[in-house]
Order: sequence, then structure tokens, then C-alpha cells
Amino acid sequence: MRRAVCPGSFDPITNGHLDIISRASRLYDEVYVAVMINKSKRGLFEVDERIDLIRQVTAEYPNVRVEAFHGLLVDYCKQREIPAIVKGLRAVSDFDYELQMAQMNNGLSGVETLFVPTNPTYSFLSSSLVKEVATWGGDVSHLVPPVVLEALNQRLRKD
Ligand code: COD
Repeated sequence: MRRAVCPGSFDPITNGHLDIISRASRLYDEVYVAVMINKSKRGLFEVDERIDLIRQVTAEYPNVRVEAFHGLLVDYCKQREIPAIVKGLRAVSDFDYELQMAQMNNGLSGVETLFVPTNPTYSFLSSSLVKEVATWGGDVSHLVPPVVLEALNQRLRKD
């Protein structure tokens, strides 16, 4: 069984994340989407809400599982016997930090990181930008799945 993990904050999941997850699901038998909990960083969405949104938008991929994890990514990989981390690379600016993490993770446990070049349509896209644009009433309907757009509109209207 070939397993991989797509880790992230997913606050919230965007079309860029989804593109990488769907491509990983074609390469591996089982893909774990790990919502990594960072207690020092309060998100717009609670971890359970992020998981619920990811489950809805990945429902069409039967080999994708979604979980939360608090701790080191390498420990998650060890627990699940996952030998590979799949990351999307948006631009050269991503590379320095992603390379550091990949080397650290490999040094800690031997886990490999595979970089998938982002679809150019999403190369500027991040959850933070989506939240910022949506907060000021900008149109992000082409950047997130419809269910995420609805959740964003509800959350931003409420707060
Ligand atoms: N196109 C393609 N891929 C994308 C796009 C896009 N537009 N946007 C995001 N991605 C991919 C990237 O691979 C990115 O790394 C991943 O999705 C997650 O993105 P975010 O923004 O949701 O999440 P981050 O960057 O906050 O996630 C960082 C981690 C949680 C993965 C990292 O901090 C981590 O592994 N933390 C766990 C603790 C740990 O092990 N720390 C030591 C690391 S060496």
C-alpha cells in the first residue's frame, strides 16, 4: 500500500490545496490530509470545521482520508506508516522554507518530501489571501470550492 500525506493548516481549504490533494490521490493508494494543529495560531475556522469542509470537497476521492494532528509531522507519519509527504510548490519564494522543512523531516525520520508544481492558475493563491480578500468583500468564488465560499461568507458576516 503506497501512502502519502498532504499536511497543512487548511484555514480554509482552497482550490490550490484541492488541486494538490487530487493529484496526490492519483499517485498513491491512500492519501491522508493532515490538518496540523497549531495552538499558538488561532484560525478563522476551528479545526473541526476545517476537517468538515475538507471532507466535503474531497468526498469524490475514495482514497483520501482527513484527520487532525497535534505534534510533529514526522510523528504523524510514523504512526500511520506514511513514507512520503506531498507538498505543492507555488513559486521560488516557497522553495527555501519548503526545502528546510523537507530536509529537517528527512533528517528526523527518513520521510521523503515530494514537490508538485502548482497549477499556474493557483500559483498566487493562499488561505490568508482568500481570507483577506473575502473580509473586504472581494470575490473569491473562483478560488475556493462553493461550500467553502458559503462557510466564509457566513463566518465573515457573523463576526
Ligand atoms: N497551490 C499549490 N499548493 C498549495 C497552494 C497552492 N495555491 N496553497 C497551499 N499549498 C500547499 C503547500 O504544499 C503548502 O505547504 C500546503 O498546501 C499547506 O498550506 P497551508 O497554508 O494550509 O499550511 P501551512 O503552510 O501553514 O502548513 C505548514 C505545516 C502545517 C505543514 C508545517 O508547519 C508543519 O508540518 N507543521 C507541523 C509541526 C512540524 O512538524 N514542524 C516541523 C517542520 S520541519
